[in-house]
Amino acid sequence: MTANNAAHWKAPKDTVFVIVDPQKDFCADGALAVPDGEAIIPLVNALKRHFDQTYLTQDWHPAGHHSFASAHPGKAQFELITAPYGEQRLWPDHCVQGTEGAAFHDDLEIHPQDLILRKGADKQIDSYSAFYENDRKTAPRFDDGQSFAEKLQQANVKRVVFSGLAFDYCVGWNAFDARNEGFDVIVVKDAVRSITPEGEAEMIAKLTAVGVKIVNAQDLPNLLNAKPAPPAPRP
Ligand code: VGL
Ligand code: ZN
Repeated sequence: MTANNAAHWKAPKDTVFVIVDPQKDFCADGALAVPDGEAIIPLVNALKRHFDQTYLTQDWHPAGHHSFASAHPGKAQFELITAPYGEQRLWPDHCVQGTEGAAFHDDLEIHPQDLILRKGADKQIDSYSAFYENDRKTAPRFDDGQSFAEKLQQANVKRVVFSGLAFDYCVGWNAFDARNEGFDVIVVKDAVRSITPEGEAEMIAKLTAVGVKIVNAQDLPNLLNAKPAPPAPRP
């Protein structure tokens, strides 16, 4: 693709865009602020215009959620505990259902055709991924009862492109699960941010080992074999 038409390209129909947890609590001044988290929003908005279908995931915890350190007297934030389903990190209270912190970032462009999948709503089980909760068994559901994998399969999706927050937790686990569900998976490196550099390095190793591609946005059109196209109409 030449510099001339690089701004205008269209992802193939079998390829969807996912924005993981682009919520206020993961941005500056949020309850679980990811360093530089809000910096992804302009790029995410720009990328979104190249895809016919975008999915947003939304961390959506009830007050007193099991993943909150405040629910475990004597335990500290960011400590690891053993939950009935395995290891669980404890977080500051964040993304409590209906609060301002759980809302999407104000600058994020959301369109009526975007599909939203909420996760982490079970008080006893955390859910980094929108495919499987942290018990690695139960799946968050859309309002119509379908799981993320079912929804994508039904739409004949072959490839999933991920952006969002945080790479070392929710973006990474979503990408890992999508790959294991058989999709071709790409993470846009400049459209994600991590909570820690160590977490980021670990997640890159975990994902590349299963064949997830991690690329910068400028390499996306070629990788997707995208077609030059006029700018997508803005609804
Ligand atoms: C996330 C920790 C706890 C994330 C959500 O979106 O990466 N991380 N809840
Ligand atoms: Zn959470």
